Parts: sequence; C-alpha cells; structure tokens
Amino acid sequence: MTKLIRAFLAIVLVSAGLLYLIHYLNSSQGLASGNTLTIYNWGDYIDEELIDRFEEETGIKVIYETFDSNEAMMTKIEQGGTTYDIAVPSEYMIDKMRQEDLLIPLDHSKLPNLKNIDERFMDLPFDPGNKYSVPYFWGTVGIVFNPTMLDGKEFTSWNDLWDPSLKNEIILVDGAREIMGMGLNSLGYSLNDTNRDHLIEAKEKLVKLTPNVKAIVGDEGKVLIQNEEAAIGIVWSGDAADIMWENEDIDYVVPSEGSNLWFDNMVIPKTAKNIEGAHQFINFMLDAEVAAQNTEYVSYSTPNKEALQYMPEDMVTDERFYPSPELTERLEVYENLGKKNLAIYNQLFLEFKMAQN
Ligand code: N2P
Repeated sequence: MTKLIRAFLAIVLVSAGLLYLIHYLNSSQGLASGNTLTIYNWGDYIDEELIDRFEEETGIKVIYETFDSNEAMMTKIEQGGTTYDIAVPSEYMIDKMRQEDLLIPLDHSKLPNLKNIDERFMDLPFDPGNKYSVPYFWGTVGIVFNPTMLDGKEFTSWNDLWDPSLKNEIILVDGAREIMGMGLNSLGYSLNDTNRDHLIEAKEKLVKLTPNVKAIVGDEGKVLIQNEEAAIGIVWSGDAADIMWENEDIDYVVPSEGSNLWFDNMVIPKTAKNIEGAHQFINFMLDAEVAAQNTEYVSYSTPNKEALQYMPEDMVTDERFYPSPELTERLEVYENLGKKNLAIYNQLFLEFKMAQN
C-alpha cells in the first residue's frame, strides 16, 4: 500500500516537473529551441491567421508577445533575459538600437521578397542600406474625429483641440514622442526640438488641454471612439483607418502645422536564438499576398508595392492613409535625440500624465 502511494506520488511529481519544463521552454524567458521563434510586436499589429500559416508552412512554433510603445520594447530588450528573435521598432528606436549594438545584421540573400518593397521606404537615414531593418508598416499621427458628435465641427489644426467646447472628448495615444510632438507642433516648433524652454512650454500647453482629455490609453482607445464614447482621438493613422472602417461618420486629418511621419521596421535583436527562422519569418511577411492580407486586417499602410494589387482599390487610393509625397514632405520623422533628450521627453510626458486626475 505504502509502496503504491509512493509510486503514485513519484508519478505526480515527475509529471508536474515535465509540465513545468514544457512551459519554461515555451516562454520567451526560456531556452528557445531552433524550432521556436519569439516575436515581439506592437499590439493589434498582425493578422494572427498568418502566424498559424507560417507555423504550418515551416514547422516553426511561434511565441508571440506584444508591447505598446517603443520605450517599453527597448526597456525589455535592454534588460536582457529575453530571447526575442524579431522586434518591430520605429525608426528613431532602430537608430538607437543600432548605435547601442543591439541588432544583428540581416542577410539579404535570405530575403528575396525584399524586392516587393517600394524604394521610397528603403535606405532611409535611420538605417542606411537596410543593414538591420526591413519595412513593415508606415503612417502618420493625426486627429480622428466624429463630426456627428460635435455639431458638424471639422478639424484642421492641432490648436483646434484646445477649444473649451471639447470638454472630456479627447482620447490621447499613450506615447511620449507623439503627445510631446503634438504640443511642440501646436506651438510651431519641430517635434524633434531639444531646446529645454520649448519642451517645458510644450508640456505646459499640454497641461492646459487637461479638461478636454478623457483618457490617455493604448489600443483600447479605438473602441472608445468607435462606440462614440469619445468624439476625438489623437492616433496613429492605421488606428484611424480601423476606427473608420467600423464607424463611417468618423474622419481623419493630419493637422496643418505639421505632424509625424513614421516607419515601423522588422529587426533581429541581439537577443535572438533563431536567426535562420527570423529571416524565414521576415521573408514570409514580405510576400505580396501575405502583406496584402496583413494590411487589410490591421488597416495600417503597407510599404509593399506588390501587395497593393491584391488590396481593395478604395483602400489604396485613400489619400488620408496613402498620403501624397507633397503631404509627407511637410511631415517630420522622429530623430533619435539621444539618451538625455529622450529622458527629458519621457519625464515631461509623465508630468503631463500626472496632471490628469
Ligand atoms: C498598432 C501600433 C502602431 C504603431 N497598434 C505605430 N508606430
């Protein structure tokens, strides 16, 4: 009897141990095997059906984790202890990661589908020759608004947002560069300004927007606007497209004072354990039909020119989301302003957030 109980306990313990080991190997903190690929991407930024397809086609198991800001992504990668094979930072963060030696050079011979990318998005200053990064999505920052909730009010300028009639109507994206950039642009300064007085002036102007701010949130802000719980959002263009898809009353504008033009690219961080698989995944996402399916799903703008033929005509001809080169020329791309300046942006943005109740 005692022997039987002992044997039973031993079986339970061994099974528990095995289960724990499987769980450990599957987590990003674990020892990823050659047949596992760990991807770190923005939230709501992929059609998960494509992950299943990649797994089926390659036999590689994908572990997928998300972040909601470049800063959060960078902190996690810098901390170490992760095994991300792919990450998708924006341009200024790619520049920073490159300078801090956190990226693995890409082997272009393993990325034949790179030919599908429009040249306009290749060889940009944050990564000359695309040594470390490959375009994923691009877009702008602007104002999404619902005129039916605002007596037909339209927006053309950042400064329109400070109108006292807009009390508690605005959702802000939770991004230091985006919101500080809006404050700076509304004052006529560059969103790459590093003049301390200008930055403080921008924060103080943002604090004055507080009565009109309903929430500062991540991806959940889209639902608040779709469901008409708020009339206005400061968002990335693809989120606006997604919202407008669900609610036809809503419109999107890039303000006249200027705004941000951004590029999110796929990179292989130094934390990678499966460099071969990472190249396979990047090349898979660069396929024209895969990129078209992904773009239709997430609603952001694709840099993949061969994908456009597989997408609905009204999507690719919408100038709000595929702006003309004349518009993009008057927009600014975030520069890597260096550790000290980025810390000042983050600190001032935090002070603005703390001024909200
Ligand atoms: C998608 C996030 C888009 C990031 N939820 C813009 N850089």
